[in-house]
Amino acid sequence: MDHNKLALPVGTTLDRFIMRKQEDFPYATGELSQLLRDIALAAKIVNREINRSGLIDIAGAYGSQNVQGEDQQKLDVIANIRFIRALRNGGEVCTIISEEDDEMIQTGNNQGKYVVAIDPLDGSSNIDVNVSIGTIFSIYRRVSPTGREGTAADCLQPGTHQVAAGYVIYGSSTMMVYTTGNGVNGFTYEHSLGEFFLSHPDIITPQTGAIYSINEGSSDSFSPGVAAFVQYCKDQQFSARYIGSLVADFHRNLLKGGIYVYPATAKNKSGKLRLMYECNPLAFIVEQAGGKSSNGTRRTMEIEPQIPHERCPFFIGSKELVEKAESFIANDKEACDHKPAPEPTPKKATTVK
Ligand code: AHM
Ligand code: MG
Repeated sequence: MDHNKLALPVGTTLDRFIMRKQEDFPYATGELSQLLRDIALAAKIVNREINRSGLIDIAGAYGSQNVQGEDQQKLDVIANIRFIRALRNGGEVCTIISEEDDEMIQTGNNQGKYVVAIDPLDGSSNIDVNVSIGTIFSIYRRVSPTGREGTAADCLQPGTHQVAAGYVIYGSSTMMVYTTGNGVNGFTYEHSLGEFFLSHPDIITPQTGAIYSINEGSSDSFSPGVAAFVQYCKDQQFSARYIGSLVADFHRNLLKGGIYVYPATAKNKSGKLRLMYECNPLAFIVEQAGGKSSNGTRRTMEIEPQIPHERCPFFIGSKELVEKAESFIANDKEACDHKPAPEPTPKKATTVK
């Protein structure tokens, strides 16, 4: 018998992959690599908590609201604590913006060269019913001098300044997908070994697709252009697929081709999704994979953020489909006219020790 068949190689671990990529840049200090490893470690811990959620008392509402006025789930709070702690202990990050915290979080690492924007657990309304959820993150190099706390200018950079971005999907398997601006790679978690292994090298998204993902429950308040685009998708007999969990909808469309849309609606006048830790990181990934992301008229990554929790309409996926959507809403100002809405006052914010 062929010895190789008896013991197949397990493949490249995320750690080794990150290390090899770093070797391509002789002057790299290794800090970004370490930061990515910190995120992967926190993701493993969060993955463990999610997998146990039916067994111990960590499912359900926490009894508080985040800055967006949304009910926090216990796992939202747990994930927030895990990621912030990992980033704080790592030492590379001076400041964090998290979906779960009103204010910028100062880690105390004033020498840290990076800032991170993170949605620690996206799609959290799906936690209790065993539907895929995710973590989304975006990494920027700070623009203010080191040696002091990070500033608003460090945190409010346009998406074009991202040095890395990624997501973790906690689904039928757990995966981490990330880019540092040189293509997109996906890693699948092997539970028994406790490692992420390279499973999806150099992801390229199809130029077009036959899936559209939008919450049609809000269709009464779609602008005419968005409504016309949805009708176009139906006329083409596209499949409607909407999990209601952004990372899961995005991940499927990235691999299979399709478009995800969260437009302005009566309830969410600037769209629902947040520019800094939902839209921009996924926009960076989709562009690196050959796709496109826009607010209807403008490239997502070129929007100049004004506030940390800013929302924007979101059209993301296969290039041809996003361009088709843009053509429908070209003269439809309502669809893309996003202004940062004033954020509701949080009833209680999480604090991480
Ligand atoms: P969250 O960050 O509070 O979980 O909200 C974001 C989620 C996305 O994952 C998902 O695509 C969207 O909200 C679903 O919203 P809706 O229920 O309005 O369709
Ligand atoms: Mg979210």
